[in-house]
Amino acid sequence: MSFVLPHARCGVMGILNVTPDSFSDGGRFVRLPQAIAQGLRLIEEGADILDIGGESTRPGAAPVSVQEEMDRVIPVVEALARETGTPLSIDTSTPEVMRAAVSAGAALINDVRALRMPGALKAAAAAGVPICLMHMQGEPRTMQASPRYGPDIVDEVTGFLTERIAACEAAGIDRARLWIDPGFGFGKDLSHNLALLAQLDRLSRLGFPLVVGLSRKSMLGQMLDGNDVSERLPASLAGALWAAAHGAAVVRVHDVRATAEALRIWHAVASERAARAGA
Ligand code: PT1
Repeated sequence: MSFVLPHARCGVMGILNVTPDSFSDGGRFVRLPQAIAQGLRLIEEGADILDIGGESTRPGAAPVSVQEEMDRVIPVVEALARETGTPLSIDTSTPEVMRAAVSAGAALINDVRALRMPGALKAAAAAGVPICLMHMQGEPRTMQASPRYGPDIVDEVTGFLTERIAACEAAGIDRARLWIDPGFGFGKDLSHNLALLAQLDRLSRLGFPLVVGLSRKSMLGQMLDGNDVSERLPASLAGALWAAAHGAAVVRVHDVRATAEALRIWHAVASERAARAGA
């Protein structure tokens, strides 16, 4: 199963965490009926894609077992695939979960480890769906301890993604199936995240659909003198608009309705400007 991006405007990927320790939903959606209800709510709010994840990858999070991850996400993918036509993305690094989720109807694989787990390239190749390759330095549990980059972080992230794209092609995955993501907050301090965000257009020029996840992240809190995660909606909207204006094809967000509305305004003005430039 595959789908076409809404390329005329930036798409909204709604976050559906099925984790008991998720950093901003407080594990409220662990149970199946709640997870399904939350997914349907995000679709009603205007999500173009739902990203379903059973492993928390925020800073400090510990890995989960394959069985635990399966038990969390597969019933949710099955139910939402049955009940909606909205494309579902599976946020996983685990080959078994990729296979089961795509069989259950997932239309995209979103892997924060960019298919570096043993067997992941093979599973993703066989799945036949688009794949989002994300940059991360280190592993979630320890990645924020001492992130280090050379003078040009965009070059380094681009080099990593280019290497993963080559690995995908060597595994038989057509590059037309690949999306990319610089991985905000994944082994990056504030200066690293800001340097990437300020030069997002360099990544969008690589020619792959660009995914950006800034929603409620600590980098926004740091820029607002340490505000609480519950107070980060305005900052998240500013980040989503910046990303859309600088080439993001998709923004990954918690607050779908607010983000979709902000993007509609931005897009209406951007379209008017483009029409005038063309006239
Ligand atoms: C992301 C992303 C993701 N983020 C993609 N998938 C998370 N493609 C999970 C913090 O600093 O950006 N892109 N899957 C969530 N990860 C984090 C990272 C959550 C950092 C919070 C922080 O607060």
